[in-house]
This record gives sequence, structure tokens and C-alpha cells, in this order.
Amino acid sequence: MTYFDKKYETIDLSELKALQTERFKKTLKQIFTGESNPLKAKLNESGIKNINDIERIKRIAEIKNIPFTSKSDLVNNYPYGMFSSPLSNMVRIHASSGTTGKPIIAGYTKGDIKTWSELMARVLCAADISKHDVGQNAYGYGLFTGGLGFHYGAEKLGMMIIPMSTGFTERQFTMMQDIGSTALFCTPSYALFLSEEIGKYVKDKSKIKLKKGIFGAEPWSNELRKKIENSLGIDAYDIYGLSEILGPGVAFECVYKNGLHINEDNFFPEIIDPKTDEVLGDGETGELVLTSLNREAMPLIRFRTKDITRLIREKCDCGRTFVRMAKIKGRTDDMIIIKGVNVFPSQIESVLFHYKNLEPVYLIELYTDNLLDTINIVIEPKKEIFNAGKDRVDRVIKEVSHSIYELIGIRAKITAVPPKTLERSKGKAKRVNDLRKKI
Ligand code: DLL
Repeated sequence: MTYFDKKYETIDLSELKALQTERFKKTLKQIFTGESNPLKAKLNESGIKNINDIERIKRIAEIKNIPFTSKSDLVNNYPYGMFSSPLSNMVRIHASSGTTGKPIIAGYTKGDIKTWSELMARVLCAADISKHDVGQNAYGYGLFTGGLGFHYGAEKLGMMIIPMSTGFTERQFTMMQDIGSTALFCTPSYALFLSEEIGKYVKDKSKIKLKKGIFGAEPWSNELRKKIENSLGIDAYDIYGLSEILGPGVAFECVYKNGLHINEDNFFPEIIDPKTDEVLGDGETGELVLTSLNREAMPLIRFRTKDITRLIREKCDCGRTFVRMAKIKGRTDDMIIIKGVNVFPSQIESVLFHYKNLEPVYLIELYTDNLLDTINIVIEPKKEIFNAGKDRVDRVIKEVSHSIYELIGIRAKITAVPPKTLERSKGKAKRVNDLRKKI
């Protein structure tokens, strides 16, 4: 097994707890003496009023007394209000689009960039990628953290990286063949798009040397993983992260692909019930809350990610002692509530992608019909099915409708559209179109 940082990645659990507590206290001190007033106010609210109060903390479990931080704290303190270090110490910013209009700004010091690069190098090693690989980086470069996050991680590992960014599909295939890329980094949606387009641009598939792919930044099912693996002939890994906390590199899959290891020396995870805010136990599904333990520019305490998962504490065969989180099911704000039933797009995806007769794309439309919430799932039957005529398409619709009924217990409308009708995403896919009238 290869590790980038064996000392930390296989750290003994009692040592990990001690390290987390020490780094937590250091982070609190930094906030206390730093610039971020909203975070200082949260510490005060929890009874931490001076440095002595921080010194008295014995265990990181005491974190539960501190109020949560959420996206709205970052929006309300736009652009720099949550920075704990002075602006003169910043060497970079990134931004995420934020769902409400104003972007979220994340700041990085030199130290943060070094840490981030090392954590990304861990991610690459865990997927058995080495300095002898050639990485084709098709995550977007720019304010999005995907492009530069992978770029710096690959350089840290010492591997050659091709800074492609997203799009320019023909050029992606040219470089892939000419330079001999062995690893592909992009969103799963873009990997799927590339796998659909490969026939158009590559005459001789033996020229493609790809072996691995690391895909993330959006929820994707294991069924989609299989489709991408089969069509590109690669081994595909999941990676998780978010701009507010760092970017990619918060959690990653190892070769056993049984959940994503959280870089626990850098982030303290908790799972809470998103409705009651109660902290849940290991194995229980709820909202992931993250505390940064090693950030200089913008440490966040108990940040509510809105991402739904559970923690897996059992030992992993890879030897890493870091806890794993299950593949993200979806975001609390993407959960569809239809006729009282809660369902995530990823669950619908798992059902649809089982069908060999369908292209691996879909769109969920929600609308109001006669005052009732209605769900319409738009699917794309494969060309040969579509060309076989209405009866054949209707048969597919009936089968899909039945499987969806078995999943959610309500009848969904299923609409089949001709091949290549649905939009293929090059970044994060939009799976749900909510047209319901808001009362
Ligand atoms: O998406 C960072 C990233 C870049 C992660 C490249 C992985 C690879 P944001 O744009 O701030 O940052 O979006 C963060 O994306 O809260 C999740 O809802 C979602 N997300 C990220 N990774 C995954 C994943 C980047 N592997 C938001 N599975 C997060 C499911 C993911 N959702």
C-alpha cells in the first residue's frame, strides 16, 4: 500500500484524538486573537471568553458547545469577514458560486496552499497514482477549487500534469493520445460526456493510455461509476471537498472504494440531524458538519455542509486509520419532497442507470398539476430503442415507471426524449428542475 504521509494516514487512534484536540485549541486561539469577529462572537456565546477558557479544554468532544457556522455566515460577511489572518498574509482566493447569488470567498495563506497540496497528494497516492503517471486535469481552472487543487497536488507528488481545464473536447482527446495521459481528473458528468464522445475523436482506442480517474464535486452513483469505468476502460475514484473548508481533498477513496477517508488530522467530522441539530452516532445518516483543524486563513468551526452521509468507523484494509464517510447521498437542499416522500436525485439515478436501454442522462422535473406536486422524469432511450418505434419506447417507460414506483412508492411520469436531447454537463450537472408554484 502506498501512502503520501504514512505517519498521519495510519496514525494510532489515541494519538489522533490528542492531535485533533491540540490542533483544535490552536485553531480556537488563532480565531480568538485573529480578525474574524463573527467566529469570536460564536466562541463567546459558547462560554469561551478568554485564552484560559481555551487552555481548559481537555477533549475535542467539547466542541459540541460551540454554535454551528453556515453558508449564510460567509454570505453575510462577504468578502473577507470570516478571514482570521490579515489580508497581507493571503496568497490566493477561490470562490464558489453559492446558491443565493453572492459568491462565497475562501482565502489561503502560503501555509494553507502547502497543506492543501499535501492533502491532494495523499488523494492521488490512495488511488495508486504515482509520479510516473501523467495527469490530464479537466477540472475547471479559475475561481473553482477543482483545477488548481489537483494541479498543486499532482506537482507535490512530482507527476506531470496537463492543465487542460474543462471543455475543448477534441483537444482533450488529442492531448490524451499524444501525451499519453494515464489519469483523468474531472467531474463525473464530464467524464461521462468524454466517454460518450470518444468514438467521434479517437480512431484507434489503443492510443488511449488512461488507467485511472478521480471524479468528484457533485453526487454520483456507483452505477454511474461502472458506466464510466467500462466506457473509458479505467478505475474510477471518488473525491470530496468544498470551497469553504478547503476545496477538493477533504475526503477520498482508497483502492477498496468502500467509503471516503476523511483527512481527520485536518478536519473534525460530525454528523447531525439537520432538523433537530442533534449530534448523531457513527453509522447514522445525517448532515456532515466539519471543523478545520489546520487552516490559517479561514478556519471554520462546525461548518454545516448540507451534505448527507454517515461515518464508517470500522477498520479499512488499506491500513488508513482515518474514518470513512459513505458516498454523499445528496444535499439537504437538493432533497426532493414529493407527496410527503423524501428522495434524493442520486437514488433515482441508481435506478435509471441500471437500464442498459437508456443513455446515462436524466432530468427530474417537479411541477404542480391540479394543486398537486407531480414528478416527471425525463429519460433518453438508446438510439436503437428509439428507432424501434413507439411500442418499444413505451415498454421501456413502463419498466422504468415500475422501478421508480418501487423506490419511492409514488407514480412518476416518465417522458422519453430522442437521443442527445438532454443537456450534457461539462461541470456540475443540474439534475432537478423545480417548476412548482411556491405558495
Ligand atoms: O466542488 C470542490 C471539489 C472539486 C471537490 C473537485 C471534488 C473535486 P464547491 O464548488 O464549493 O467545491 O462545492 C462543494 O459540492 O458541499 C457537495 O455538495 C458537492 N460535492 C463535492 N464533492 C462531492 C462528491 C467543490 N464527491 C459541494 N460527492 C459540496 C458528492 C460532492 N457531492
